[in-house]
Amino acid sequence: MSTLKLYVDRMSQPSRAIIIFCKVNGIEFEEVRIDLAKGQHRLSQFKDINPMGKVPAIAYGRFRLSESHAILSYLACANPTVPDHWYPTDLSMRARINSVLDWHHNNLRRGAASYVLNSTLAPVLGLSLNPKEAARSEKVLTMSLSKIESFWLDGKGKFLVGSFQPSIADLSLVCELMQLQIVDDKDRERILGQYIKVSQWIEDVKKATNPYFDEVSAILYKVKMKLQKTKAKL
Ligand SMILES: N[C@@H](CCC(=O)N[C@@H](CS)C(=O)NCC(=O)O)C(=O)O
Repeated sequence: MSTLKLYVDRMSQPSRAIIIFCKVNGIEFEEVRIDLAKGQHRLSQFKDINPMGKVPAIAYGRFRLSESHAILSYLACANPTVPDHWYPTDLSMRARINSVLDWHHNNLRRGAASYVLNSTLAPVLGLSLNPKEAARSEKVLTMSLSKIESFWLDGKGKFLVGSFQPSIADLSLVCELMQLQIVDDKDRERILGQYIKVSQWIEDVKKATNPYFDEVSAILYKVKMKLQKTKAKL
């Protein structure tokens, strides 16, 4: 029997979503760390797994797959023990979840990842901070949060598209937002504080996926402490 291999870096939000999904659903896997800060994603050994040179990617026997949303839906469909709510077989529900996932790439992810990189994380990757780009990304991020608050969370249930239980879209989007933990507390409060439903939804997704959510996200707090110590020395 082949082992499912996850090529991931826990500092990557889509990587965390996949690790958490496997842990919550009892899917066995081997975690292969691809250290982004050391540039391991650019090495030829990894490019054999994912020629795009990005994490996450998976390998199962000779099968290889990249793109976190494709990986999450594959894992949900390939493992019969995964409860239906993660990626419903009902076609209209599934289509609505796919709609959130497609929207995510060019909206919430574009805003959040670029804001965190340009306001805080760049030095960890050997890059410079870029306040102008951070300000531009913050606008995309807040527009995306508004849409989640007013549209994607505007249903009967407490999860996206009115679901009563979480789907792969909830996990993907909340992992994206978790990276805001590493920015300055005042900035995070300024950005997230006004979105009451979003803040409650983040807590609901954590609750539905703990203890794994917190365990896999712990790296963010470690990096934050490291950044704060470096800042204090300057
Ligand atoms: N759309 C991809 C995004 C993957 C992605 O951007 N991964 C980042 C880490 S979060 C990466 O590997 N960056 C390395 C690079 O672009 O050089 C997914 O959802 O899997």
